[in-house]
Amino acid sequence: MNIIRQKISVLKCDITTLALDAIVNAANSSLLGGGGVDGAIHRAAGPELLRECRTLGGCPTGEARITNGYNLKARHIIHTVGPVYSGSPKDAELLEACYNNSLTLAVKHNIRTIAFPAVSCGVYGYPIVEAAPIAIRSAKRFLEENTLFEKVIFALFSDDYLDHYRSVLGLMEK
Ligand code: AR6
Repeated sequence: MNIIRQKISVLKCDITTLALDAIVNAANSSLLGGGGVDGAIHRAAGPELLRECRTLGGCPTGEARITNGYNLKARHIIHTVGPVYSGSPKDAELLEACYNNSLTLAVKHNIRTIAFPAVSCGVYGYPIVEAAPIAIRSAKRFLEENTLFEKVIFALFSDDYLDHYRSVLGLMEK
């Protein structure tokens, strides 16, 4: 089976509109909200999300935490904290950890369908050309090891990012 073709998709969309088991938030380590996709998720989920986030005590970079989805169509939100891009090799390790830890947490909660935004590729400055292969490689490896998992969607916000993910997927499918 070609895992990439069957279980990984890319979509240009607002991630808050997706009806899946979980969507992933590109949060900051306070988990108390912010701009970008974090702000959009908090607005769409409603104030109860912030209330639950306050009980979590933050989240270190590279790790992930789970909450309810509240007013979202998604049942859960997995909050992960990407690295602020610095150009050091540590960035890639931390970004990969975001994807791996989010997916591992998902499995623990019986989540089988999930969408990721381009973690760290907005305010945190991670170049999409470096981040997209890390995201896709992590998802592919995870899906190979977790055969009951059904779908990983990359929800991108611009044509540029969508095209970039598509070209990386095309190269990796071969
Ligand atoms: N759906 C999908 N993608 C989106 C959406 C959306 N509704 N809104 C923005 N994006 P960013 P980061 C894209 O900056 O770089 C926050 O303030 C966006 O175009 O949201 O990890 C947090 O609190 C970009 O491609 O996250 C942190 O402080 C991608 O999502 C900090 O920003 C990620 O951009 C995290 O920065």
